Amino acid sequence: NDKTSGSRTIAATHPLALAPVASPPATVDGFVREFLLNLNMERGVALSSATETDTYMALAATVRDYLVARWLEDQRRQREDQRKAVCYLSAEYLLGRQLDNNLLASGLTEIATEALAACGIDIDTMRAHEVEPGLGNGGLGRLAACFVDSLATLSVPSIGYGIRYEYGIFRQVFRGGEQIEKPDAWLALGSPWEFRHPESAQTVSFAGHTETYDDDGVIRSRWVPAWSVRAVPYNYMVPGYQNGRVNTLRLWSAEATKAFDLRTFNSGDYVEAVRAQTFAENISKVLYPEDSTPQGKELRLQQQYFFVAASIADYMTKVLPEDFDLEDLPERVIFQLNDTHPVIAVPEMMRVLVDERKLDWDAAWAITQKCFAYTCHTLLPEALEVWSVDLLGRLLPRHLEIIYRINDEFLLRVRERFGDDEQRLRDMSIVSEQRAVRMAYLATVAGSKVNGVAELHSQLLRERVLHQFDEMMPEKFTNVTNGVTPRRFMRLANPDLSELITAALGTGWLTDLERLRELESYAEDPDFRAAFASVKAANKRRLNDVLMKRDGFEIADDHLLDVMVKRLHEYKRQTLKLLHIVTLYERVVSGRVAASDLQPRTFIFGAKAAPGYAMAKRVIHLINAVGSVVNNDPRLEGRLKVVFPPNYNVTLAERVIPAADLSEQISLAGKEASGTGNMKFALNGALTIGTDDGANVEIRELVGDDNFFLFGMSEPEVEELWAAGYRPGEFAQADDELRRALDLIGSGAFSDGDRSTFEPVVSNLMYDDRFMVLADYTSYIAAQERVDAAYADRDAWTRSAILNVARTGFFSSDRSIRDYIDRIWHTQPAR
Ligand code: GPQ
Repeated sequence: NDKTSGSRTIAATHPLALAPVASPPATVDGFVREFLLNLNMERGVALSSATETDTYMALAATVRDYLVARWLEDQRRQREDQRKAVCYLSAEYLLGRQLDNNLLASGLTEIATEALAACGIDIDTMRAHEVEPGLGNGGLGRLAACFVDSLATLSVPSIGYGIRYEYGIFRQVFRGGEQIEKPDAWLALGSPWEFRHPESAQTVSFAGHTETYDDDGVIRSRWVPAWSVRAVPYNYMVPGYQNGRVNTLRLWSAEATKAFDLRTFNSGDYVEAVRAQTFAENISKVLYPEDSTPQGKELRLQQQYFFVAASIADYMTKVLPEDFDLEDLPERVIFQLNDTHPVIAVPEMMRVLVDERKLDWDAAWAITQKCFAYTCHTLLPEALEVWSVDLLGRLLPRHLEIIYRINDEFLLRVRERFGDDEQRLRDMSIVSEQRAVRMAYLATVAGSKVNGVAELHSQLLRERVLHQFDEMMPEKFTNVTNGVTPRRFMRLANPDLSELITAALGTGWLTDLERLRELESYAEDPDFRAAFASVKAANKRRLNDVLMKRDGFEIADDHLLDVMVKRLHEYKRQTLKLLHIVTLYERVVSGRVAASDLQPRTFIFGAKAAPGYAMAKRVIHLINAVGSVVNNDPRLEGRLKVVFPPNYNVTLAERVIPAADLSEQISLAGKEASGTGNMKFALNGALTIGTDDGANVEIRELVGDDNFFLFGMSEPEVEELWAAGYRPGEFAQADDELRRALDLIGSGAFSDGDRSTFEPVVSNLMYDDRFMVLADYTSYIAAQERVDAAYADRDAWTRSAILNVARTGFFSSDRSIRDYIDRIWHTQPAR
């Protein structure tokens, strides 16, 4: 077959060109040969003179070679297949390291280990050499990475579209306990995993004006843009877990257009030409380090439109056959919008269908509505993205017109349904009275479905944030509870536990995680409990080795490992965790409790703060300050320790989570949409101390109250307290220990006597406390005392830990993807 589609055809003239080149033989010798070939031919070095970078690059290229044949085959299949595909649109993919995952997926781990050993190379040094691509902030970006893994593992035809940021999430360092941001030059040595395709670049335009014209008697609108950039795709392979499938992740990079360059170069202004190039490249230069708080900056909107316009053009002109009947588009593709970041895709699709493909508006709208679905990831009102009419009109004038028309027609429908209720019309209008476009509303109106990311979250979306939309179109709303990939977060992160599980259950559980249920009976087996406990102990020692080497921190064997790792955000309440630590410290230094009566604990924090989020940065400083006092006060006899390794990322998560005893999930009820760290901890046998928030609710229901430390107000109780008028000071008055802890921080005990350093944190809690830390403090301390008591019976604790693993198989991202297929996409896996 020498025909693909359209103009991309190259006739195959040699018989060998008819089929993709076969993979190298999957043997140790085959691997060695391929590896040396890559080292010599691609790196241009001999094994004897190769640097670590050379061998890492050659190894990665070798693993890639094994996957390519399957990838090409999958691409062919997906082109010929009439099956509906999923285009996942996400501004973030927090991938983590690739080498180990790709080895596992291709079933090559053992062969590669032996082959490298034969070449005198320790594969672990190769693993450690990889810089992780940090193209995301936190949960939302990591979820996208788990989802592409599951899509490939479930053989769902799909493409992930996003941005190839030159700089990912900043590298965090501490200076004097304060966060400093350093650029993350993850591409400095080049990435061995990407394929650049300049010939498949798309042009993405901006600004200018719109005009109408007479198109053979039909008056049409068109956009006359002022400038444009080239979007160059970089393809990444996303292998399914040992199923021979490889999907594509296509990330766009911005470059200057040739036309733009030429014009300026010809005018003789070399400096201007180079400046223009930089200007274009700025678009994909850096990830905005914001999490759950949108930036509202012009460059951010440029990024969003840039990747979405390139992706839609790519899909419509390169993926779809040339003669495709657009009326059938909804049977062919669904674009899943990962939060509001890609929602500008909706007016872009309308523009393409109406202005370029010349469909009439109603037909185009009918198609568009069926081709999009929207996932919301927050409940915080300040996190809902809005763009000012002024900015949109300047940057994307045609899109603004389209949004106005979508809104006009939508408000007509609201009027038809609810009458002339002006208040309701104002409330539901996509364009607010402040002349801001509410992207979540646009997505809700345009999408075939709207989903939240945990049961409670989806319910609150319907009842609160999007209540009036739910009244009007309840059939749109659904839930898909998040999940995490067990390949990365169990098999790779916790090989010893995985082996123990496989020894008990046999293979197959990694792609059928509900099978973990069979472990329930093993929880009653003392031998299994002992084996499980020694896996946990080994994981703690492994973490100790990593942290010793990385930051010089030591993790004591006999300490309870109490872990809070997630972005630093007030709603997540790292300050509540701090108040617990300060309380324990204060009890000892005031002499009310003997140090010897403390359950030894190590508290691990990991958190980045958005660089512009002053309070979050102050809390980071406070964690470090409390740590340096607590860790050095001899009165504690080494029984409490605070460890805050900088630059928490996916790589570190993979070491910390399997070692944890206690998982801190302590957001104010109704604020954490789901959480996904909570799932990773439970699946690795940590017990959760948590509020009834996000997916914690479902975790607790599954593992049972006896295996979960619940505390704090429920969401309705939170609402009630707000309504009654929340006065945090009253809670400080009512709890002696809370007051002492706050006073100690305020007194300068953690800032060399300087009261001003942490005064803003204390007064924020005392007089504002939006996230009701003080209201939940007493209940939290009581729950921590239940933790200590439970940990005293180590065997019973281990039993609970096993039950956590056994009962949380529901949280596989494979199950999430199946739910998306059933409730939203209605796609079928490929054969
Ligand atoms: N989430 Cl809106 C982010 O990581 N970034 C964001 O900008 C928004 C949400 C998180 C959310 O806070 C978590 O509760 C979820 O588990 C996660 O998205 C994935 O849904």
